[in-house]
Amino acid sequence: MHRSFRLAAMAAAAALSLPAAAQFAKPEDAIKYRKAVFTVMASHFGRVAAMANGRAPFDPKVAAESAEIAQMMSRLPYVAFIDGSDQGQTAAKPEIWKERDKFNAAATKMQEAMAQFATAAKSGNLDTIRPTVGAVGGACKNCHDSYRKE
Ligand code: ASC
Repeated sequence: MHRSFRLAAMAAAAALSLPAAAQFAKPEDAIKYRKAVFTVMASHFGRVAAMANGRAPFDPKVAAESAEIAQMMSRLPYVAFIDGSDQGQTAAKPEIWKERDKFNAAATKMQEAMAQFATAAKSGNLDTIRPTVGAVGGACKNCHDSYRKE
């Protein structure tokens, strides 16, 4: 293989495996990590949702930045649902580990909705952003209904 191609391939592989690079010494660390990610995601999504709902003034720059951060966060939590992390300080239901494919599908739907939201948020147009906020909110709720304890 040509050297420069091999280097590029290695760099691409490293970039793709970035979220999976999170390593957890114990289940408690994985729980803390995913809670932190969801907290940041909810904070930045909520900031734009408040604009979309008219509860906060629309600031296009803040909306675009917040949506980008929320979308980035959406990629991170799922590597942290490791074996054994159904026990401890978590609202995650054991069903996650029993229906992994269904859980992953719900996660993917949320991530796709987040990607559309982040794209829409770059438009600077609240009417363009609003429906994508609704789609993300629906995807959050869908997963919580099945996989988060009350
Ligand atoms: C939010 C947030 C969630 C979702 C969910 C939508 O802003 O923090 O978890 O929206 O409430 O139903």
